[in-house]
Amino acid sequence: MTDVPAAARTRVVEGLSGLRIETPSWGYANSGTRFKVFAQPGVPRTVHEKIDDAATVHRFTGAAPSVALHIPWDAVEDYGALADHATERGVRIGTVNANVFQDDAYRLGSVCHPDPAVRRKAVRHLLDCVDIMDGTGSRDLKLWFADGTNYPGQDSIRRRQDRLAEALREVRDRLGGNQRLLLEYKLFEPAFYTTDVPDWGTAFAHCLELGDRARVVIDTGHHAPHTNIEFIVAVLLRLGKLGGFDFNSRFYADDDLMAGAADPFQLFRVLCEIVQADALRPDSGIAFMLDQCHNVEPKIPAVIRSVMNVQEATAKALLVDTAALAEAQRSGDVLGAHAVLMDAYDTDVRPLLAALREDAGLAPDPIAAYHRSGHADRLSAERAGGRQAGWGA
Ligand SMILES: [Mn+2]
Repeated sequence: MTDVPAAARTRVVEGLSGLRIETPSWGYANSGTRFKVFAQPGVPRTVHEKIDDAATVHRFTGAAPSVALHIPWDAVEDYGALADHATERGVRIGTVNANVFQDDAYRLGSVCHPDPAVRRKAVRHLLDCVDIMDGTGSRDLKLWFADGTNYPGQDSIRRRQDRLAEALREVRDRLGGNQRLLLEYKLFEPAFYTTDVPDWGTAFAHCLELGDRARVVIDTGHHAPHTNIEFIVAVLLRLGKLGGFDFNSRFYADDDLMAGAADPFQLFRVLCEIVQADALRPDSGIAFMLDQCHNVEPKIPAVIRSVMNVQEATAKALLVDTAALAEAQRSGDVLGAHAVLMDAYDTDVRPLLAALREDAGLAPDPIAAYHRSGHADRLSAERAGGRQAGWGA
């Protein structure tokens, strides 16, 4: 890549070397829509095989060294042994996602449910998830609640917030070491009238009350159309309350498509805010995760592609000439400032990324290398029989 100045190239190399993208165990399992879950050949039957697939993505990308679990989908007896399995495969277990939305008891909600017995059951599960984190060595507990109401008058909006706060406090008090609570928000669905954590403001208010261990996680698919997500990123970074991302793409609602597929420019704008706040570094405490499912496309190459998309957006964000941008902004040069950003975005970073991969001993084109490897055919042959893992929906 000859047209990138040496200093910019160094910035990209250094920035990308710290970028770690966590992949989701459920992204390797069968998934679909509320109409149909489609089975694919070679899909994992167990959480161990999901971890193996995450390890495959890491082997080809060198940038995805951890895999997130979803509990109870990935429940096992011995989490220490599961962590050992991950280590043997060259990855580690990352964020634990607590699932309190697939039990008949949760029809009217989980931690916000009007019945204290149901709330207790839900909180018990969240506390169990912290036990699991102790076993796996995970730092983050990611909480997304399907709680809400469908009809005006169905329940007290305010009382539900009180119940949520009480549950979160109990979970916060159970955390130890470097463990954190990441609170995720989502505009709507499955509830349609009110959602108990619908937006970053509500998530932020709870995290503020909870203190240092609690941060907001931004799922890029969980907003109203045209929401300026990079604005939310900038505000939360400024407040020290951004915990991480669930990257994916959306056209309509919570589509969970591959990150960078629907709007690569938005992904670039989000990563520009991260880079400008020097928050790419692993010690910045921002968790970069994918939260996707692959319903119509083969899963492992789709995850590889998503990791590459995040890397490309990050590389472009690192190419922004920050000195020129600051000067243009200071002098009120609107068009000049915009041009600095667009120059970076319009740069084809693929040759640079290919060269960096080769320097790291990786194939320059991870997708092509994956297809050449015959791995998919091997998985299809090896994973015959048994019951494929799925959503559990
Ligand atoms: Mn998510």
